[in-house]
Amino acid sequence: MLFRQLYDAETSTYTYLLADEDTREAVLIDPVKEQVDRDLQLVAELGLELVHTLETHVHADHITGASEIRQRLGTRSVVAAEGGAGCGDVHVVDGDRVSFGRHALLVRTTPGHTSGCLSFVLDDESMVFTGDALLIRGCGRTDFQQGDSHALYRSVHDKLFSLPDRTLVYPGHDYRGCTASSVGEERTHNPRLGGGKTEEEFVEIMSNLRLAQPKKIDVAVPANLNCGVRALATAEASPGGSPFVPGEVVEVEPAWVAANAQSVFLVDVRERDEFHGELGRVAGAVLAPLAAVPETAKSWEPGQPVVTICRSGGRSLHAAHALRELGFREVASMRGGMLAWNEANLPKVTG
Ligand SMILES: N[C@@H](CCC(=O)N[C@@H](CS)C(=O)NCC(=O)O)C(=O)O
Ligand SMILES: [Fe+2]
Repeated sequence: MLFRQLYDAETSTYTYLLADEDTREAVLIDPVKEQVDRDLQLVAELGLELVHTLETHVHADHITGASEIRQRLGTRSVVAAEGGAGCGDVHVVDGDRVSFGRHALLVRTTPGHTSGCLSFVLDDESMVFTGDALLIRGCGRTDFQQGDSHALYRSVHDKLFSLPDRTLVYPGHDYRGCTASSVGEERTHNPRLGGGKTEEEFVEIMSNLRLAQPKKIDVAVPANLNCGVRALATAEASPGGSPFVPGEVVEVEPAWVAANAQSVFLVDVRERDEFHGELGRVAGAVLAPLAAVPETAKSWEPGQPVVTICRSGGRSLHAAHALRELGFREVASMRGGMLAWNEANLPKVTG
């Protein structure tokens, strides 16, 4: 099996690439948005086909690269059924398998750091990817995102310390420069959870950590619940303030589009019959079916803010990413598409 450990220095986050050397099928665990170019270059250079990205949890400290990778390669995003990230393509529960060639990762639910935390055990039990449930000589904090010290103690003891001593532990982060540990090592030496520490002792330790909030938590958690695309609520995106983040794809609510239609370029990426169909269209929107967007966009001014629109918000997100790749700096996709527009009873053009 091919294996690479990748690192994001800004957030001390590990991303893991695993692949079958014969079939070339690969998976990427916990990609970081800022590192997607690096990761996809490596995937291409090694001649791999990325079949899945996997999230150990809804991260609080960085934005996942899952959505961008899905848009660029069509890779399916695997997320926990528990924990609220409804944006994934595959929602897994305890005992599920995620295969790549002859290899597979087995899903173990390990809640406690967040309610939806997962660990992934390689099928030969030589490695476990623990996310933030178990860190090297540490563990994820339990003071936000439905964190629960009692649950984390049980997860680590029942689901991770039950693996063989030799199983290598690959965590979601390390803040001190360590790269891997083993189950035997952590069971003996983990100062919070190992060496015979009781559940009560662990809960006491966790209630006295007094850590500062992750710097990006307010942006990262909502974006990660949406697989890494920032969704901007109408209230935040007031008519005066701009919701656009230069160089990044964001989502805006239909109500924001209605209030700001005059100052943005609206592109409807549905097919012609839908554009003229019963859901109607937004006044002023230009028709450019998704497949034709790259060609049609050559005649558009890349400096202007663009909002893409479709039926339910999927194709428009795809188009928004394509426009970003073409050099458009301010790109948003209308969340929920014309279905949401109609649901909000906003004025439409028909016929
Ligand atoms: N200073 C970091 C905070 C990182 C943080 O709180 N990380 C979480 C994981 S998402 C954690 O559980 N850390 C455990 C620890 O620091 O012991 C930041 O701003 O991002
Ligand atoms: Fe975390």
